[in-house]
Amino acid sequence: MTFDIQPVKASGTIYIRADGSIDPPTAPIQRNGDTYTLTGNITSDANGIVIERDNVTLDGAGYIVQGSGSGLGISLHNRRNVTVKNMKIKSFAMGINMGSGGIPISPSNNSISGLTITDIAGFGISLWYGAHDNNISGNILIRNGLGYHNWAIDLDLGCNNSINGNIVRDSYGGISIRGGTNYNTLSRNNITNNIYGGICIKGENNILRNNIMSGNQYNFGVGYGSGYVNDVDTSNLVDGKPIYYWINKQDATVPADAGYVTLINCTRITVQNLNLTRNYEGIRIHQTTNSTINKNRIANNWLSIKLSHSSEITISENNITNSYCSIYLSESFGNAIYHNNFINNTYQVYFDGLWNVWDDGYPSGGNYWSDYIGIDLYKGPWQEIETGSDGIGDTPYTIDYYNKDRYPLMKPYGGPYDIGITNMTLFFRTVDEQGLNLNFSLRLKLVNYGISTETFSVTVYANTTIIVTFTDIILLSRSSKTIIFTWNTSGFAKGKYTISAVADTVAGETYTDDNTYVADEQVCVSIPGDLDCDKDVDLYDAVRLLARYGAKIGQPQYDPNCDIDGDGDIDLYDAVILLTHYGEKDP
Ligand SMILES: [Ca+2]
Ligand SMILES: [Ca+2]
Ligand SMILES: [Ca+2]
Ligand SMILES: [Ca+2]
Repeated sequence: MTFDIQPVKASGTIYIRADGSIDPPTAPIQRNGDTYTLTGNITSDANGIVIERDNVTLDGAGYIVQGSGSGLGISLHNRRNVTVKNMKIKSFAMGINMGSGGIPISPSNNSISGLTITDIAGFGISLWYGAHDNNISGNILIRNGLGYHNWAIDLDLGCNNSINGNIVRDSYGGISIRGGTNYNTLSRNNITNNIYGGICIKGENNILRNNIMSGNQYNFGVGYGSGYVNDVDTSNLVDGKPIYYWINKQDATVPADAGYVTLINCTRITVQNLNLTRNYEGIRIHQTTNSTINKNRIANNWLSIKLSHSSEITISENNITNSYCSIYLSESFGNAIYHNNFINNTYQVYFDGLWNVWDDGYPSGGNYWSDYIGIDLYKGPWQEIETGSDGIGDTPYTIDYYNKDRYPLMKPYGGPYDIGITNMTLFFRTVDEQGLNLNFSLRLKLVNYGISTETFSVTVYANTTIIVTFTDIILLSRSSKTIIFTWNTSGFAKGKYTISAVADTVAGETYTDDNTYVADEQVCVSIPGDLDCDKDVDLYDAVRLLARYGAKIGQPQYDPNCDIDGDGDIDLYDAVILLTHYGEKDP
């Protein structure tokens, strides 16, 4: 007598053959007419279940079909009218494949529902080779496509499929509708936290309703080479905000709650003050004219602004950051693009060479490009005759021969009324409290970036104490001024001081970050000769002076802290001052 204890072993691929038989017959599947019901779990090193017969139902009864990372979970190659429901599919190269090469039969009228499909290296559910009239509903797909960078649900060239009420999360991508895949309906799908995409539609005439995309790197978009007309209404949400997919609209403003904007064949549309993030395109514009894209924050998209077959679009005062490409222009010309801030994008402009305007003339200026490497020593329309900084780079930002931003901005655009402190240099860091070194001085550089003459004050502080206020500074539009000031430290207690300068906010000014400038280094008020500012004059100070002995201002060896009397050289007079105070200590 033996006890036959069955080890857990792979049951291998199971076939439902064209004649309706189950192969192998020992497989844990019970047949009742055209309904096949699992009676146990299935494990396989290759494909899971291959269905070769139409018009059947496979009911998983909650059991699992588990692979080892290769093969198909369920093969529905070219099947028609097959229902698969109520099971788990785990660890295959693909979950369910509904099309195959070679045989030109489109899989159709199949239903996939109530499945939990997890840990699939490639596509979770693929509807290929013109799969049509299939229904994919109420499935949960988790960790699909991470191995091969595939989408959880992928449709290619089919139509009239219904993708409804599915959950896709923690996968590579959610749902992909490839080019030429038209007239499908996607509704109530919940696509979250996928490392690449949410929903991407490249086909046309697809209908999207009540889909929720959130936490995906790129929640929604149409990708490259896409069709254009789809019926996507505002019930579709990206990170909680509605999609505005406008077709044939005129004279309208996109509402402030928009999370994604497409304009197709529109005229006189305003897109303003929106926050558009984490989509394939921040704003997509096709066959549209006479519209304004203004003051939007467009960040972390693949393409921040995509224009195709469009003209007379004014794109201004937008902040465009952290995209793969800031602005993509295809068959689009005569658009005006200025006063935008293009910051930290992999590619700034991708286009086909048609002519567009990239600045608003002088002194209004062009755009801020974070990869611009020019300098600003000259001013004026020619940027080479009149000396003096104007906040505009002296050389154009070149996109191609015909497309140049002639007046690239040296700092992010801050509105029509904007002054700023561009620099503050401290010439002497360590000074004494006895008025011996009166040559501590600072140099402040001020620029008026705005369009009108500004009159304002600048106040300089040592910590919180006002050292000096310069009043009635007058700066013409696009001009600059340098102020040099010497601080008499007598009356100030010994110690370290942080030096800062604050320029008034002028009327209408909104960009005030650059109205305050804090010096990098502190100024030390101490005993004459305390070069390292540690409250004594000792050997360390003497060694420091000797190391720089003989250096004159302008030489690399010159250290202003060692030029105790501030006369421009480090010589015997400085050494004598140090020696006079040698050994002194502050309590
Ligand atoms: Ca300049
Ligand atoms: Ca400012
Ligand atoms: Ca010292
Ligand atoms: Ca000296």
